[in-house]
Amino acid sequence: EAFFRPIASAGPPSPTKRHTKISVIGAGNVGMAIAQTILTQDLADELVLVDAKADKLRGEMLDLQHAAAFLPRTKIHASVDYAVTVGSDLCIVTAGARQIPGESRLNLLQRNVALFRNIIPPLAKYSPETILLIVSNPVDVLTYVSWKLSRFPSNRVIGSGTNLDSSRFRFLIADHLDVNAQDVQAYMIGEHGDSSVALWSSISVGGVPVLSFLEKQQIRYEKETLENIHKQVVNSAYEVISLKGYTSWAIGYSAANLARSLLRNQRKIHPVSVLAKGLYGIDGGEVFLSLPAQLGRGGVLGVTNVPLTDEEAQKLRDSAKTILEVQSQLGI
Ligand code: 6V0
Repeated sequence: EAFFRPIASAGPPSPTKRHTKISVIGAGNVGMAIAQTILTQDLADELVLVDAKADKLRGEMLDLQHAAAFLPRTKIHASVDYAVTVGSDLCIVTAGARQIPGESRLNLLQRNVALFRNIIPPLAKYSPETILLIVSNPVDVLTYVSWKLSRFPSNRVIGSGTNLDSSRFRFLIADHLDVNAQDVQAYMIGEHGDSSVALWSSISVGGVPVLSFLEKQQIRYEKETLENIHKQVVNSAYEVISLKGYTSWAIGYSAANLARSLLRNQRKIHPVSVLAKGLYGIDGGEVFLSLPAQLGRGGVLGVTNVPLTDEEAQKLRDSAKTILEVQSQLGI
């Protein structure tokens, strides 16, 4: 006898609410923080984990499944076989060699490109319509590598880029001004990490442009403080890694936030790594770096035409040049 006496079938799937499937590749610190944030925020009907280490993967899957009584209902699977990702709406790639304390992100590259040759083609094969969200570092170059390896249109290949740097930036500005970080509009763009560009001229709090406010009030222009905030943002990852060995919670929220905008078609603007060729005078080749981009169900819907000072635009082009030089050595 059935456990439930059936009264009605669940009926056909709602035409307005689709079944949503997210795959997270790499069940390390970052992948698991992303997975758990996705679960607590009820972003998927199905969550898939893939990793190369079968035991660790199964352990992580069981540990998450055991929280089912406290979470919105999400079917969780895990496998070392990419067939499990079939039909994903979003694939978030965090697999990679871990950044060793003091190691620059660019040094990680060769190790990670080799991994990506085994990861991206099967993802594209099993989910030809998926959006790829790349998190592994160096994220801008690996987003380019993923675009090439997947042969997807560029609107469906996104790097988490400076979304995290920008939230660190907003936290530090909010802390400095003693306001809520959600009221701080501030963007870091360009390369995720060392050569990121802070857009000081467009920072606003509650709609008030911060720089001109400080100038109008004749509050001493705190150039040094601002420069220190930027330095702190750039050092953030290195500091956390040297203290706890890896970063996880903030990137978990950052990636889940991107997943929400993409899958729920929020049309929200996020600084993420997108194909930037032809924008802001970047003309040296195909390069992904972060610009404020509008995200929705189709992936990257557009890029905001944010006014840059000459200095900011030059820094952006310098980042592009650095990334292109690295890419030219990859043979992709
Ligand atoms: P981790 O804890 O070492 O996890 C990496 C995982 O990848 C491990 O579980 C590996 O077993 C797995 N893996 C390795 N090779 C494969 C493969 N071929 N297929 C499937 N899985 C594989 O590292 P952690 O989770 O701390 O970091 C992951 C990546 O995220 C690194 O490249 C970080 O530099 C990067 N980050 C990017 C951030 C961003 O803002 N873009 C932020 C934080 C970390």
